[in-house]
Amino acid sequence: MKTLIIVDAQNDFMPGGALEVEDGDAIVSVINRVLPQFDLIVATQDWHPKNHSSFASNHEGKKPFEKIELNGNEQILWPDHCVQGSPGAEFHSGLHTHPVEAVFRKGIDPNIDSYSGFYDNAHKKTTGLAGYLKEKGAHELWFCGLAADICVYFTLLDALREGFGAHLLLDAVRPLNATDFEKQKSELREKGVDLTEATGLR
Ligand code: VGL
Ligand code: ZN
Repeated sequence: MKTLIIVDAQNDFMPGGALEVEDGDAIVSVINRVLPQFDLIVATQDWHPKNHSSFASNHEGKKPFEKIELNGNEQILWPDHCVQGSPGAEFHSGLHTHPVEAVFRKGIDPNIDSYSGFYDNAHKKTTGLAGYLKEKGAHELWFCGLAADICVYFTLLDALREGFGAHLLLDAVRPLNATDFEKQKSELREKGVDLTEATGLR
C-alpha cells in the first residue's frame, strides 16, 4: 500500500505567511498531481495554542529565530504561526485535501514543540500516527511538505525509527535553510531514505 504523508502544507509556511518558506507554494501542484497514485494519504497540521512556548512573543525580550533552553531541550523561537483556528493554520487553499483520510495535529501542548508528525520533540508523547499507519497496513511512506529541514526532516527520522520504508519527494518539499537541508539529505540517504522525485513517480 503506497502511503503519502503531507507535512504541514499550511498557509503560514507559504510565501507571505508568518513563517514563510521560499517557494513553498511550488509544492502544491506537484503534490496534487501525484495524489491519485497513492492508496492512503495522510496529512499533518501544525496546530499551536496562542500561548505556545515556541513563540518568541511568549518570551519577554526574545526575538524570532533566537535559541533558548526549554525544559532541558534547545528550542528555536519562532514567529507566531499556525495558531489554532487562524487562517495561517489552514492548508493551502490550492491543495486537494479531499483524498486526505486523516489529519494528525501536533504542537498542541503549550509546553513543548513538535516538529515530527509522530512524536513531540522530547519523544514523550505520540500523535498516534505510527499506530494508525501500522493498523492500516502501511509499510512504505512517501513524504512531502514544509519545511523540508524542520518538520519533514524530523518526521522522516521518526518514520525510520518506527521501521517504515521512507521515500522523500525532493520536488515536493522546500527548506527554510537550504544549507541545513543539503547536510540532512546526505544523512537521510545514509540512514536509508530513498531520495526521489514526485515527477516521474509511478
Ligand atoms: C515547522 C517550525 C516550527 C515546520 C513547524 O512545519 O517545519 N517549523 N513549526
Ligand atoms: Zn510550529
